Order: sequence, then C-alpha cells, then structure tokens
Amino acid sequence: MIKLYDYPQCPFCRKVRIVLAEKGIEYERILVDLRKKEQKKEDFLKLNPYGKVPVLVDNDVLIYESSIINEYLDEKYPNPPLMPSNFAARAKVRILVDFCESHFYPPWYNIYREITFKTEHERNDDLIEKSKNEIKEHLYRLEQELEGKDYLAGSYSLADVTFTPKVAPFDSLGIQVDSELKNVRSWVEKIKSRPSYQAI
Ligand SMILES: N[C@@H](CCC(=O)N[C@@H](CS)C(=O)NCC(=O)O)C(=O)O
Repeated sequence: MIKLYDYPQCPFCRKVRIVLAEKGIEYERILVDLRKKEQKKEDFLKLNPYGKVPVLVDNDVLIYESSIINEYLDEKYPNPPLMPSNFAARAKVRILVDFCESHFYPPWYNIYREITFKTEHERNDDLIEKSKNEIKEHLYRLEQELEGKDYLAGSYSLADVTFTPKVAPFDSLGIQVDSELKNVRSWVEKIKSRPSYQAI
C-alpha cells in the first residue's frame, strides 16, 4: 500500500491528499511531527534529503516534492485524469502550478505564519498588509485565467488542486476576495465544496 509521510496542516501534504482522495487511492498516513523536527532525523533524511514533507512511497518508488508526487499519481492512476490530454494544455497547468508555488505561496505563507504562530501583539502588520496586496494582484491574474471557465484548465486539474489548500482558508486568514472578482469567488466555492477537499 502507498505510504504518505505527512503533516496535517502542511499545504504541500494537503495537495497530495486531495489527489489521493480524487482518485480514491487507499494509503497509509505516517505522521512526521515537524514541531519535534522529526523531518531532520537521519532516517527521514534517507527518504528526503531536503528534510521536508510530503514524501510518497509506492512499493519500491520513493518520491518527494509535492508537485512531482501529484504528477506521478496522475500518471500511475489516470482515473479521473487531473491533467489535460493535450501537451500545450499540460504545459499551461504546469505554469499555473509554478505560479502558485513560486509567486502565490510566499506572500500567503507570510500571512499564515504571522496569524498562526504569533500573538496579535507580536504580529508584523506591515508584512501582513504588503502580503495581502501581493495576493490581491495575483487574484486579479487568476480572475483572467478563469474567464469563461469553471476551473483553471477548463476541467478540474492539478492547477486547482495546488491552489486549494491556499485559497480555502482565506476567511480564517483574513484574506478578502474583491467583490468584482466574480470568477475567483465562484471558483473558490467550487474547489472548496469538492468531496476531495471535504475528505482532507
Ligand atoms: N517544495 C516542497 C515544499 C515542502 C515543504 O516546505 N514542507 C514543509 C511543511 S509545509 C516542511 O516539511 N518543512 C520542514 C522544514 O523545512 O524543516 C514540496 O512541494 O513538497
């Protein structure tokens, strides 16, 4: 059976769990307690030299890096497909996955860290404000990407999966979506209401 080395709140683990749920794949969850620095222990570093979760072990196949794990799962378990069949459309999904992880995630994590790990008194409000403005700009880009579509690639794909753990907790992070961003608003509701998100 597939093993997933996992940490419940980690957005990278969550995006892998969404794919496993979408495909109905059974797996064993192995908790790596990041608070106890278990990810830096010798045994874990043998699985992932970067000392990070998630890690997926599928019999003799060992994979780390969440986006690579998700593509592996989609190729090995093709139903339902989470990548388009056309190679140009697949490249577009990868651009959006990279946009999410390289550009959307850093300001999102600034906000997450300040809100989750700090008291109100300790928070860096300027950083939160600056990061919210960056997120806002990114949401305007997503609004265009979503024009005339239900999901980022037309049908639900790894691009939507990658954004889900970041956009689903917007309310608890105090991130607002401007009312004029109608496409983004309905997309957030759609991805949040999928059974795969409810399952994780
Ligand atoms: N690029 C990696 C990022 C994984 C990552 O940063 N995981 C965090 C938890 S959300 C982690 O394991 N951090 C522990 C550490 O850096 O010591 C991926 O996509 O899998």
